[in-house]
Amino acid sequence: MKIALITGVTGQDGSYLAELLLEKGYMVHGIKRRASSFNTQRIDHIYMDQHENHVNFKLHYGDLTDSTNIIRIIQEVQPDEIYNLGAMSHVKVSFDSPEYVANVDGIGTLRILEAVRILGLEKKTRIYQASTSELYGLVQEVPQKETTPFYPRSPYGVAKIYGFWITKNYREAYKMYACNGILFNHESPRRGETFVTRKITMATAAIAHGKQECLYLGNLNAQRDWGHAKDYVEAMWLILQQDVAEDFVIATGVTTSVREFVRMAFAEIGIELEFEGSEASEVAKVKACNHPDYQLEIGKVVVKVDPQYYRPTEVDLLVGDPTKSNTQLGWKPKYDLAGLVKEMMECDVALVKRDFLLANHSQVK
Ligand code: NDP
Ligand code: GDR
Repeated sequence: MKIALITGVTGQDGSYLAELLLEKGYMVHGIKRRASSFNTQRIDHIYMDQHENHVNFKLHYGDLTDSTNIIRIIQEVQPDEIYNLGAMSHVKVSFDSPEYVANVDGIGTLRILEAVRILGLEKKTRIYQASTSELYGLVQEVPQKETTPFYPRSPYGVAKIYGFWITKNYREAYKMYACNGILFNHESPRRGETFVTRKITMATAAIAHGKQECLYLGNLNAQRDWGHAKDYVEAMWLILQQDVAEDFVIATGVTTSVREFVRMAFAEIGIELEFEGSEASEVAKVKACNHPDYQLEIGKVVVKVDPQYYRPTEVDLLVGDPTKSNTQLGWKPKYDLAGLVKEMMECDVALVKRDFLLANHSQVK
């Protein structure tokens, strides 16, 4: 039985990866942070009572800012594979806590690599580093591939660039099997609520059900290469199964603007929008409402731009070239953007309906 250790197991990707590795018969260990309230919603369905027999999923308290616990956990677990997914992953928030993000996303990666080295596990343990398309930042080349120069545009991107290079350096210096997956944006119904896709799908569902008046967004012109997290965790696993350790771009090769994503989310539930104005004064109004359950007034403004969501330095255009992962890993995404939007909208509509039912439970006879 192979043993895997996942940092960031409570996050979007950690939860899908844990499911995938359990399906493949792994013993899965995850590191979770202590929080004042439960932060395990995404993995509660795979949690196992530690008193049961044949437990194959185990959580350990830890933090990427603390080398001592990283070393202790790796020593205890003796993993065949480590997936370093733990990070302060919000680009905008990284401008507010730049030192913290450097510590967690940058030095945290070093702590993992160094722990494996200190423990003499260089030959046993393979390491996956969650690198990102944010490394490309200011457009140097389109589409972006493994050889495209980096130009990060946020403290998050700069911290992740350290993670990228230290992973590559440990691979070259100590012959460790340590790889970067340079993953472009990937989303799902489990995406954190403050990332733009989820913010849009949740608000679209809430507006349609009369629970929210308007959705406020930042830069509608930004373009992203959006895939589904389920497809992307499969790529992470494949990256660690190769004969030779290498870095890979994981992307769909299709880019879409934030504006278009908004349009698709509303269209998914029969609401047609028209956009007016430009930059900070741009709005979207209801043009048609073709769903029998929703009564949205034609002309109602449902999206407005709020410059508080602008970033000091923006990444305007990301689109990845997945040729290397397609050919070398045999990786191909199963979802397209339409399928992703459909799944996210179905889940968020169901959540709004459930909350409505719960809130009105006392009146339901
Ligand atoms: P999430 O924000 O959903 O999850 C991040 C995880 O990291 C959470 O489990 C979080 O714990 C944990 N974490 C945060 N800070 C620390 C810390 N100090 N010590 C230990 N764990 C910590 O991110 P995703 O799942 O979307 O992304 C996974 C990884 O992939 C991240 O490294 C991200 O930067 C990177 N990435 C993501 C992409 C995407 O589009 N999703 C694209 C490219 C890269 P808690 O639940 O307690 O907050
Ligand atoms: P990103 O994702 O910064 O690409 O990082 P996010 O969804 O936060 O932003 C995507 C684009 O949408 C624009 N935008 C807004 N973004 C947010 N969050 N909220 C808004 O209201 C809003 N309005 C417009 C942003 O300016 C941006 O251009 C994600 C994270 O998962 C990183 O961890 C990961 O490394 C990269 O994807 C690849």
